[in-house]
Amino acid sequence: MTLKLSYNLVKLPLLTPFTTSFGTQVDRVAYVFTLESDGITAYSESTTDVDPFYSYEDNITAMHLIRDYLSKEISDLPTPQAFMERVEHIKGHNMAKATVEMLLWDYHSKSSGISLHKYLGKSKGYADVGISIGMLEEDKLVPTIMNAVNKGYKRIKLKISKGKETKILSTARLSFPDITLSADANCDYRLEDIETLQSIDQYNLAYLEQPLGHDDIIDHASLRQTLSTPICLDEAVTSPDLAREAFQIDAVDIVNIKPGRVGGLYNSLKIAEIVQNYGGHAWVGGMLETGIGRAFNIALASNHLIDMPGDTSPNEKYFSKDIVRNVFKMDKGTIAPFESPGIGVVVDTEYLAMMSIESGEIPI
Ligand code: OSB
Ligand code: MG
Repeated sequence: MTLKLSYNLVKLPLLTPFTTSFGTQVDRVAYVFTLESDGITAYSESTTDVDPFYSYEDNITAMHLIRDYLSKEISDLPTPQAFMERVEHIKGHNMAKATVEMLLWDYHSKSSGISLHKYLGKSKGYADVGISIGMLEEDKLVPTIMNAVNKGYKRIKLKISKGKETKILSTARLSFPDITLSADANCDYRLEDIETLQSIDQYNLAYLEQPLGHDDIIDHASLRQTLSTPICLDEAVTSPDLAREAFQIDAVDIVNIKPGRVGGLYNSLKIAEIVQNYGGHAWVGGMLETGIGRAFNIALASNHLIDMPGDTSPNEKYFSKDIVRNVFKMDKGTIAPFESPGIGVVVDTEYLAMMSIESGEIPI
């Protein structure tokens, strides 16, 4: 069996800069991995960014982990679960682990001839879709929401930050009193900001996402007791154990599951099960992925355990031209996962090469 692992570092300009409480992203700079064996070509994308702002991992730490540790564990093409057991002694670095784990999911579902969404278990056959809108200049907020509502998105999520929440949410609610609205603070508040956070209750949000520290669940539990708005955790849930603990201490109502953050699809499904067992709700988040990462997210979001609209916009929201030839289309707020084996994307290898700022091979 011959095995070849190669990578491309692609840089794709975003159609609109994406501003969160931790910064503004103007392009997506992502490692794309290709695994070739026995006539099968599998892909994955690291959800890391250039900067360690969403989490401590970045593109360089991910490449270090993949090159120096994780790639050494895949020469026999283990199942995703077996791979995760093998790398359990490596602490953290979930995004790096997820990149390799997802490469194995794509490989094994392709070698079985089954589409990934079916290979993952019971699929609904579609994903409910919401949109994540970054912070914008004041005059752009209402038209941007209007455009998203007209496109049929099932939930509108607005990025907020400390001091800007009132303006953003009051403007949105005044123009759109009835839409399903949520807000994502990306860890910008502390428990001391409780009065500001309580004032958010008046906007009747579906949930408030990750208001407090990236590694906190204790303060979230305190905060949750004083709010009527449900709490959704993103950054803070990095493992199935932490998901269970967050529910055990009543810190959370809803979990934004990102395969990268939690170490891959195996852990994502485990978390979705835990969430359901505790009576919570789960949806699939995004990291502005290219069509490759997006296909994994949409396959996961189609699973029956996922019961809320995710941040899984079609490719056209992000890029004027993606590195895949088949793009997702949204119809009445839903997207159907691809039905061909694995993630089902047809990579535009020429455009991938053209947009690469670096590429190479990793010896296995
Ligand atoms: O917190 O969900 C987040 C993007 C980058 C980093 C963090 C987040 C996001 C998003 C965008 O909200 C989701 C997407 O459209 O891919
Ligand atoms: Mg978030």
